[in-house]
Amino acid sequence: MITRVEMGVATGRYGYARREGRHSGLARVDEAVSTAGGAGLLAAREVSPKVATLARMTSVPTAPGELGSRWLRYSAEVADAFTHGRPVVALESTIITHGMPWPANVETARSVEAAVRDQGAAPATIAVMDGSIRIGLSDAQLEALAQDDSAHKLSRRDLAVALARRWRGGTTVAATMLCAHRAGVSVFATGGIGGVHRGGEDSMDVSADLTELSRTPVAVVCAGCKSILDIPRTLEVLETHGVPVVGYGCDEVPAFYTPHSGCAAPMRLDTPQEVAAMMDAQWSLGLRGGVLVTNPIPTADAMPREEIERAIALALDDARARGISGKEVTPFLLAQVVERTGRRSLHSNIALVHHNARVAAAIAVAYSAQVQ
Ligand code: PSU
Ligand code: MN
Repeated sequence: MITRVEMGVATGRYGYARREGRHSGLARVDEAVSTAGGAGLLAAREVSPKVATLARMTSVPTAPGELGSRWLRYSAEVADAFTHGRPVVALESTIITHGMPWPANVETARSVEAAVRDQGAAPATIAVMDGSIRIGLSDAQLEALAQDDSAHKLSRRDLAVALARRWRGGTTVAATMLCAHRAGVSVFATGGIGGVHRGGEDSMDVSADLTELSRTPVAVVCAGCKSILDIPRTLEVLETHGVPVVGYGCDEVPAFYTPHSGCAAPMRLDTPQEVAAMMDAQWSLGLRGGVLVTNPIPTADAMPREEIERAIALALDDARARGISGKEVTPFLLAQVVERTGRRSLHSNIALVHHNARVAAAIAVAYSAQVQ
């Protein structure tokens, strides 16, 4: 398999292929992108008489070389966006496999992709299927994932076993950030992130999403976190790890179903250009971590605070009574909240994901202009 093609070759031209770092023959470059620094995504066909294989690889300057590229597969739409230098927005898939019931999950995933396209960016829903990390899914793949009751929930620690064992799974915010970064995608939209669970000071149940934000340079657009979590402690952990938490057009960190958490936003930015400039400053300074952009749910779609707090309190009691622990906690609480609000919370959840996707796409467009 080709592991590297010399940089600087244009689409449709020939370049020298390298196998395990050594020149191995001529390659025809079918797709190439230029990113800052002249590296990018390539799909190349080796035309040496002996071998004819098709390989895709990434070599994006912000990623650690070609690390992980053999596990990545790009959808045609995402590959095309890279080829033409169009912005890409990553989307997570645990929200599909463990965050929403069928068929709201697939309908939302589709309409969120459409919202990204409407803003002039390409959606890359990330998941693990057939032994590969998928950067962008076809509609058939999206539907198969949404319908699969046995799909795994994959965070950072689960990625290697999922690939090795060819599991199918939805990626959490942590795993999606990591895969997006490997693929050269800098902006990612989701609903809510994981954080410090209530009682986390005893249970030590702190989502790997927070650690990932501390180490992986991707901007994550979310509506804050649900108050199934301890929001003040979540913000403390993010501060400890040096993660900038931006209130996007707001002075208070939003609490997912409602625009208010009672916690002041550490900083406020009001436009996609301001966020893009900050991302550029953060990463060009060599700060490797992520940026968390918290985007409040539109007031028309918000839930009454007392109603949602009641549902959450009951869900938490139930989780405790049943002894739910580990990775099951978040999916259990999410499902309980939907059920206990007579699905009214599902409407809010869908609306805020759309809103985040639109803002993320606008930021991706602005960032793309910023770094060119
Ligand atoms: N919060 C939500 N919806 C979700 C999740 C969290 O409001 O779908 C999912 C995300 O994929 C997030 C994950 O990354 O749950 C966090 O799980 P845990 O708390 O086990 O780290
Ligand atoms: Mn946990």
